[in-house]
Amino acid sequence: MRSVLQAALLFLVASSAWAQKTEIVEGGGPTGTITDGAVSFTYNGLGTGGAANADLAGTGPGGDQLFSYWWYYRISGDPQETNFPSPDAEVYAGNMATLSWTDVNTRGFSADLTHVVTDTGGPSGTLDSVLSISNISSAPIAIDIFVYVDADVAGTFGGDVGTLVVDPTHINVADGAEFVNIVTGGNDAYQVLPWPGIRDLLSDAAVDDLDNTGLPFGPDDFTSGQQWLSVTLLPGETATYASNIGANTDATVIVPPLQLPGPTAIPALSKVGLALLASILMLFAVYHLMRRRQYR
Ligand SMILES: [Ca+2]
Ligand SMILES: [Ca+2]
Ligand SMILES: [Ca+2]
Repeated sequence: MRSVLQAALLFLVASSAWAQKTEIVEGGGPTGTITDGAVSFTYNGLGTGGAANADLAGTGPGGDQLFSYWWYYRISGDPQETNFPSPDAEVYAGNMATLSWTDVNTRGFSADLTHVVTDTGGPSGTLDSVLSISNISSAPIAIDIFVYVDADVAGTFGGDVGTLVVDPTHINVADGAEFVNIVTGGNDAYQVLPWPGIRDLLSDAAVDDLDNTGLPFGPDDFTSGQQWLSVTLLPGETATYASNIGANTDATVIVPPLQLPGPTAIPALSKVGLALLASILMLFAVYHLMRRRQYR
């Protein structure tokens, strides 16, 4: 009887080991760490479905509260969403990371992604992220942007309970006394599904729009997506998207969604500005020359 119990126990232990989520790196992707005090944010490369493996550590007793965190896009007419690929350049310095792409998948837009990690004490911490994309082509680009978050609250993928705090911009995920706030600026939609549901929507061969469902959620392995519906960028125009995470603390969006005029609107202004600056410099130079001659 005892051996049967022992065998059953061994089976249970083995089963729980198999159930662990492991970070699979599939070909490059961002790799680096930023820190502030006891809090750190780390990229561990692109994983399954093109989502970056990520850690947000030092924010609570359970340890790392993030499994994946990454961005996807869909240009009007595309047959599916596509993950941002490996960045062309990435800099991790102190508490700030900057990732950049000169021409994302040669689709005619450049991108910059910045992250700032902050130790808010307690322990707790925030991760503020801003994605800027610019149309570098000669034609308008209509583009949807998505951010994918796989939070594993309290360091465990199970037991996470999600609630909608502000529709559709603020989701809270809790496990016992620990929690993660996911806040986005000006997004149009969200969706929550058990892992890897949202990642599958964003990486499968189909067009998917997030449908504002899935909350309240759990307890289960939480994944979320936030979507900014199609924005049309004229050549040279830039759009900015903010996604912030607060682990065991609040999260607020510092940078609101912005659409900035591109260089097409700037030349008229800059030409006037340059002409004025040139005139002032010329007058200044003439004045100095005249004074020098006076003192000779
Ligand atoms: Ca958990
Ligand atoms: Ca899809
Ligand atoms: Ca999760």
